[in-house]
Amino acid sequence: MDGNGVLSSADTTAFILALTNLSQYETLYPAVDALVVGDVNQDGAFDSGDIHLFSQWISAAGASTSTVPEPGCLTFLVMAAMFALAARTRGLS
Ligand SMILES: [Ca+2]
Repeated sequence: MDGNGVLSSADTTAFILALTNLSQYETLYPAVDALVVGDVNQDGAFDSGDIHLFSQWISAAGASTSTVPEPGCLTFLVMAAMFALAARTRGLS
């Protein structure tokens, strides 16, 4: 998601940003199309349905490195993204 070709915790931050604030994501990562790269479950949409599979990829990729958030932190980040996305969908933010 951060466009460097390496799956790491930086991708989690970029993934959450893309879900919650796409315009800011596009400003920070102009070379990456979040709507394509973020559609990890390949259902044709980049949305909250991609969170679960993305978090599994991050966990699998970073299980042996210290740069990936611990599971509790990752769970918190995913939940924060889901709440932010739900709020945006309802027009609360
Ligand atoms: Ca998807």
